[in-house]
Parts: sequence; C-alpha cells; structure tokens
Amino acid sequence: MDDLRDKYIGLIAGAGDEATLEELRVQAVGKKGEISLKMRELGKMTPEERQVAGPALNALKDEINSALSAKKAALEDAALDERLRGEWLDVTLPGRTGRHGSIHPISQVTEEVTAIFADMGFSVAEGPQIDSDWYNFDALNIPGHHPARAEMDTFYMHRAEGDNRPPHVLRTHTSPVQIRSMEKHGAPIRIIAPGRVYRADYDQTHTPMFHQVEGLAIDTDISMANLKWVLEEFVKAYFEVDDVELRFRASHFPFTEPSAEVDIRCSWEGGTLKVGEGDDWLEILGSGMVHPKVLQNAGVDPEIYQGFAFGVGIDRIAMLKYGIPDLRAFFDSDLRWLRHYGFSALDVPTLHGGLST
Ligand code: 2NM
Repeated sequence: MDDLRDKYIGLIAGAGDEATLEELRVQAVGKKGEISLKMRELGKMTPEERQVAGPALNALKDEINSALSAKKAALEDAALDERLRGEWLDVTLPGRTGRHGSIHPISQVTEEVTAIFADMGFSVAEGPQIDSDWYNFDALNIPGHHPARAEMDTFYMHRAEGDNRPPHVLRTHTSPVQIRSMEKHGAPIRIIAPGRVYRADYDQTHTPMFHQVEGLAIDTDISMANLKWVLEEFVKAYFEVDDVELRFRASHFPFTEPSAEVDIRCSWEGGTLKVGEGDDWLEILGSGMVHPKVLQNAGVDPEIYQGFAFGVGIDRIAMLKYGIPDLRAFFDSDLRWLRHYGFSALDVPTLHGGLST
C-alpha cells in the first residue's frame, strides 16, 4: 500500500496538465483503478485482515483524491496566471485621439440649459414618456375638444380589445412632469423638465419626436416680473452675450393666464444669427402665469400660491446657436454629421468654465 501511495503521489505531483491528472485519477481511483481492484480483494481476506486493510485502503483513496484536487487547483491557478500575463493592459495609457464618439448637440444643449437654470436654483425633474390623458391634457386645463388632442397631433397607445379605459398617450410636452412634481413635492417649487416629446407631425421643421425644456416656479410671491428676469438671464447665458432685448407678445395657452410668447432681438446679417442687436425678432419661447385650475389639479392651493411656467424647444435653440441648418439631420445618425456638429465628451458645460468652449 505504501508503494501504491508513493507511486501515485509522485505521479500527481509531476502531472503537467489536467488531462494527465484525469488519466491518473482513472488509473488510481476509477471504477477499474488499482485501488478499486485492491478493495475487491477485501472479500477474500479473513475478518481480521479486512479490519486493517479496509480502513487503510479508504484512507489511501481519500489521500489520493485530495492530492488530485489540490493539484487540479494548482494547475488552474497556474493557467490563470499565464493567461493574465498575456492579457495585461496599461490603463494609464492615453486614449486614441480621433477615434472616440462625440456628444450630440441635443445632449450638449440640454446640459447647457440645465447648468444655467441650476445656477438660478432650479432642479431637474423627470417623468414617463408614456402618460395618461389626465396628466398630458386634463390636468393642464386642455379640454376634450381642444385641437391639440386630435388624433392628428397626438400618438395614442392601443388598448386591448374590449378595454374601454381612455388610452395613454406619448407625452406631447413635458408639462405632465411638472404636474407630477407639484403633486409629489407641493409648493414652493422650482424645477425644469427636459426631455423627449412626441407629436404626429413630419416636415421640414417638425419631427415626430423632439426635445423640450419646460420650467416652473411656484411660490407665494411670484409675478411676471420674475418670469421676465429669469428668461433674460437664461437667454444671455445661453447665447453667451452681455445684453439681450426680449419682446413679450400676448398669446394664449390653456395652462397659463396670462400667456406670452417671447421673441429676442436679433440680426441675420451674412446668414449668421447675432442675438441682442439688429432689427429682426426671433420667437424662442412660450410662457405665462400658471392657470389656477392647473395648480388646483396638481394639489397646490391657488389662493396661496402662484407662479410662472415656460417651454423652449431644445432642437430649435440648438440649431440657432450652433448654425445647424437641417432639423431632420439631428436624427439620421450620420457619423460625418455627428463628427462635425458633435462635442467633446470631456468639455462639460458649466457657467464658470464656459458653456460651449
Ligand atoms: C409652454 C408655454 C407656457 C407650461 C405650463 C406648465 C405647467 F405644467 F406648469 F402647467 N408647464 N409648462 C408652459 C407654459 C409651457 O410651452 C410652450
């Protein structure tokens, strides 16, 4: 038995790979292996002999099995070490310039707008892109017969056959986010809601999915004067100019009263936009004082609170600032376009570091 042990322990120690180890296992402790054969001989022994040989054989079998698994683990460790030696990577190497992706102008502009409003104390709020018609329309005081609800403008989600509940819609603006935020956090509140919105419209200047930022400020002492200042600060910071002139034109939205559309003074000399000078006006925003019914629908008491809201098209102000002529190219995923109009991932827009440089 000692010879058997010395033989296999030696062979196992010397095995160079797992296949050899497996062969040794079969030879030693397999069904027809040497140890199993010896165990079969136990039957021919006297009871006294068997009492000594039986436990000794079992112990030998255990010892060889342990040696096999220890050697197997050692071989696996060695194989892993070998693989890691071949696969090491210097993570401190510089990146390969000119081969990386770029930040889409819409992402860049969303970050810029967020940085500007964050500086004025606005938080970012988010919500679902598929919402009920209550959040998208009713809560916003948009009546059932309003043209905005028409099949033509709104993407309605299908319901199962026989399910007669009103359908959900792809949100047509980010206002439902503002309703949900007021419901959840109450007033006072100061938020912006950037994100994707959907309208069934496709031509030179409309895509069925586009991007919006809406803002909302509700407190006990908010007026149109606060709205005017906030929008002036926003336009100056966004277009990176020292002075702007805004023009408020009376307008009508169901969710604000009074409502105003906002134009900025500009010139288009030589085909490039200059903000703050010239004789042209550029419409960039819709705004107003939030309608008391909308506050009430969102669980805010209109006897105590009031405030302003506004909406800006991100795609449109991106085109204006960065001289992008064709709206539809935004969503073509054309790598040459993305390389041309994209931004570096490392240039994060901040007010102190510069928005776009
Ligand atoms: C606009 C124009 C005017 C607006 C209203 C609200 C809410 F939810 F507070 F009622 N959010 N956004 C609003 C007001 C949006 O976009 C042209």
